[in-house]
Amino acid sequence: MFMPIIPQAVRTTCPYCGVGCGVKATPLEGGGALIEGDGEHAANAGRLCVKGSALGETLSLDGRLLYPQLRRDGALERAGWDEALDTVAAGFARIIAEHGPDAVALYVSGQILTEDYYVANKFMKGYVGSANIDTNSRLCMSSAVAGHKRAFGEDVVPGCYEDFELADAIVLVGSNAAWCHPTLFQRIAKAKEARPELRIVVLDPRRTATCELADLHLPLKPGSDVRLFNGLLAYLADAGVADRAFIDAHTNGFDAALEGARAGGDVDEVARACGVDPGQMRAFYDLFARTEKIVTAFSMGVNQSTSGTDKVNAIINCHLLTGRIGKPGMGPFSLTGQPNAMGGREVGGLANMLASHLDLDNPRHREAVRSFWSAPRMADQPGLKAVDLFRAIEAGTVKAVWIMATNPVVSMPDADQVRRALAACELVVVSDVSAHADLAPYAHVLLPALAWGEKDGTVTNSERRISRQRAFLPAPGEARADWQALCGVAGRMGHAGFDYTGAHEIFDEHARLSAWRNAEDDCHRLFRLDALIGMDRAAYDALAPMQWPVLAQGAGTARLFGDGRFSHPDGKARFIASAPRLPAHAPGGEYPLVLNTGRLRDQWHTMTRTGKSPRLAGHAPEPFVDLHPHDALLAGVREGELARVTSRWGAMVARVAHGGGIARGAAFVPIHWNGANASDARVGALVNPEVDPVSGEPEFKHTPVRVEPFGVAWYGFVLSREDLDMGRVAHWTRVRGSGFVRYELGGREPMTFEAARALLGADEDSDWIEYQDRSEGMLRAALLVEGRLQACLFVARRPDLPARAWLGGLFAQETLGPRERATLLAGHPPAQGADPGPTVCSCFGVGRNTICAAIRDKELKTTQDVTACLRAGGNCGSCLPEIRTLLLNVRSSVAA
Ligand SMILES: Nc1nc2c(c(=O)[nH]1)N[C@H]1C(S)=C(S)[C@@H](COP(=O)(O)OP(=O)(O)OC[C@H]3O[C@@H](n4cnc5c(=O)[nH]c(N)nc54)[C@H](O)[C@@H]3O)O[C@H]1N2
Ligand SMILES: Nc1nc2c(c(=O)[nH]1)N[C@H]1C(S)=C(S)[C@@H](COP(=O)(O)OP(=O)(O)OC[C@H]3O[C@@H](n4cnc5c(=O)[nH]c(N)nc54)[C@H](O)[C@@H]3O)O[C@H]1N2
Ligand code: SF4
Ligand SMILES: [Mo]
Repeated sequence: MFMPIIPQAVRTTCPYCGVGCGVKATPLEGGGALIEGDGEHAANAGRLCVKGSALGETLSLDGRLLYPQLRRDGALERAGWDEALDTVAAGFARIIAEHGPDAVALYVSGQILTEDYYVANKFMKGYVGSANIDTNSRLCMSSAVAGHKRAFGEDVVPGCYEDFELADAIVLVGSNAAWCHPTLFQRIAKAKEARPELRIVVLDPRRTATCELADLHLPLKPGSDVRLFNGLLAYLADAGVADRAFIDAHTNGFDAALEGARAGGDVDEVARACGVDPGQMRAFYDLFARTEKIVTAFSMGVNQSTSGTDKVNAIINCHLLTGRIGKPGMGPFSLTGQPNAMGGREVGGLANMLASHLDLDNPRHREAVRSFWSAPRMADQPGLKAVDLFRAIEAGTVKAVWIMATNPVVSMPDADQVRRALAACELVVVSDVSAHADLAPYAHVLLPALAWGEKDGTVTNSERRISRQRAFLPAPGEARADWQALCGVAGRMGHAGFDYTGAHEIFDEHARLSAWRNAEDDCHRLFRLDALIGMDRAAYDALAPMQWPVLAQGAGTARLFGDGRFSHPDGKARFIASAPRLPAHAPGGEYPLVLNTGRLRDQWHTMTRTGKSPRLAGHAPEPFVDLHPHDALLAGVREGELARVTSRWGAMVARVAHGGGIARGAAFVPIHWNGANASDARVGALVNPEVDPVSGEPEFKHTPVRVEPFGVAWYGFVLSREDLDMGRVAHWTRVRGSGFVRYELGGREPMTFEAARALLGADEDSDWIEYQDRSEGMLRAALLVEGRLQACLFVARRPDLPARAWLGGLFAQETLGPRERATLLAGHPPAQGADPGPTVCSCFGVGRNTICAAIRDKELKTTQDVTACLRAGGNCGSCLPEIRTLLLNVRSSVAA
């Protein structure tokens, strides 16, 4: 009898944000996998956001790094693993012998697994003998880490996601959770639907999609959070809601913090300093005072600042004063960015930390780790933090760097400095899944890593929940797990202790270290995995998601500090007094605007993975600079045109947009475009490299810039079945559509038919259609191959060009019919349908104009109406906040 093989769904964890959603992946016969939310995972209960839902579209081997490569005579060439690892080991060993262990460094990432991270940290801090291992978490979570350690004595997030549902008020500070932590945001939205009295406050200089759910949005001045929370602390004390018993029994430093906070003046003064309406400020303070169950969740608007650590502590102070911490429905909550931001901290992956929540600057702690590892050469002082590390590389004091799972040429501040540093470095080793154009030019050794779906290990999410990432695809080419590459080098350098046979053995060692000397007072920490010690491969493979500390079999810990015991030696928490400081560089003169940078809903970081998904490309197909219309007028730029944005550190080009959420004096640019998908759009090149004095985290949200026209003779776009060389066009950006690549262009050289042919790769004999209207500066052309559309180009003097959607759809056709051929260069179908507009719902490809028209014509009132009518919003729900805005806008314009 024929028995169909039904592929088993593999339970794993999403590789993107720190929410850490459970995913069920079912491998498909022709490659790829069917992706669903895991209904049994506590983080998401089956929900996935648009990025998670599109994971299946990112699994192809296109653009993957599949074999080790070595640079020989200037060019990268394929090599074997042995040769590549020999080269790395010999290079590191030689440089260490000649210049000491601090002449080498690792720069790793919150996107490697805990097991990879553990090995990287052990190798550097216990065997190389240097703490020169830092990570992109320096750019992300380090202020939260430093704030937690100052307040609690240990880097601990006290609460859990359920607290958001149990709270009566949620304050989101510097967080665009609607786009960056979408399934958690949906949980909040659902809780509010069930209990409309749940209050939501957003503190963000921008009006973001997250504000759609807010009862109150305070558009505070960038960088003024400390002032605002100090003001709150004083207000709470005056309102009589201080929990004296808690303060006396469980905290230190209250009086000094309160005195410092009072120096900020009364509510009106604070409101003025923060640029917030005093009535709204009072409303927020009052809400905070009278709401026992309140969660203050914070993200990059807090951490990425030269006063980031103080911002974190100013928030925590308010929870300590009220004793609202570690109990259901209340507490400060650091939203983590990357999938394994937390795991990296557990293994001590930052340059100023030791493994397992022990401290590098504590000799007893160093001795504990040394004895556990039998380490031959323990680091005994902090290593270089990211910004200093790349400076030391440029200066030549660090001569070898191994970069793993991060793209610093795009994501570091002063990113052109990183290019200079890598160009000057003797030995650059890059471990990545993607053969990307940003780092490859600088690499001497490229090591192919296993990607999500191929690798095995654990990650920890924002609520301390450890979940397994499991492989469901075979290892492609010669890719290997990052820990294997690290162990290969460590072994070749003569180090014992790196002969693991699988990720489970590394996890076991990590779990044992968490219990090591933990009973001794001066090594005590809350981070413990006692009940996970001794798992064999099968037990590790079956590991269910669990929140640390894990002290008893099968039981994690949802909340910490509820008993008032903290991790400082005296068991008490600390209030931290801090005076507000202005951001490092003030706008004015040549650079009148403040540049704020952040994320878009449908892209992940430098786009090496989400950039592969056509579904994710429609929402924001090119980089933009979002400005207030008044500032655009002053700068002489118009919406839709190209502008150059310049700071003291660098420059980029982007499309001018008026999203409506930006205050006067500010500009916002998304972080995602890298050197491979745009000619000149790495916003990191502009960002000032100033860092927080405690955490070393850069001030990504505040750089003075100027905006000016980027003059072009024409605007245009190309859709093409294959990648083209746009090198000669003044400005270009690229995204991937379904079956085609889309380039947006701005040109300075006159566009002629000859130039068009050269650009699209047509010759004399090609099947070619062209049209020109000189008076309008219009040129259009299309190349067909065997009746199939191969590429088309549309050019105009102004950025008024046909919609790309219908043209993009033609690439799905095997041949063009005569009618389509005839109207191809009109840019729209013979019977012109309405232009759907920019994509709002990526899952079903529904555009803004379509949604607005339906709201107007069919009198839709709720998001449910829109979903029922157009399907939009009916799958992952990531677009619901935007649909809510459209409902509001259209209905108010109809009413007016
Ligand atoms: N779609 C998507 N989701 C992601 C990511 C992604 O790349 N794409 N990346 C993940 C990662 S690693 C991270 S770290 C998180 C980041 O998640 P978020 O921190 O939510 O995202 P950002 O857009 O970086 O910034 C948040 C907000 O801070 C505001 N802000 C700027 N300055 C200030 C200020 O002085 N005070 C206050 N209160 N707010 C300010 C900005 O206007 C912005 O709206 O997202 C994660 N999730
Ligand atoms: N201007 C500005 N800059 C920022 C920020 C900002 O808000 N504004 N935010 C900062 C923050 S919070 C963060 S987290 C960073 C993120 O910045 P990056 O870490 O630079 O961003 P990614 O594009 O995620 O880089 C991850 C790289 O790892 C590769 N990769 C994926 N999986 C694996 C794997 O398993 N093994 C290996 N070896 N490689 C893998 C990917 O192909 C990619 O090249 O950006 C920071 N930079
Ligand atoms: S919210 Fe989205 S990106 Fe974040 S873990 Fe869940 S599915 Fe992945
Ligand atoms: Mo991040």
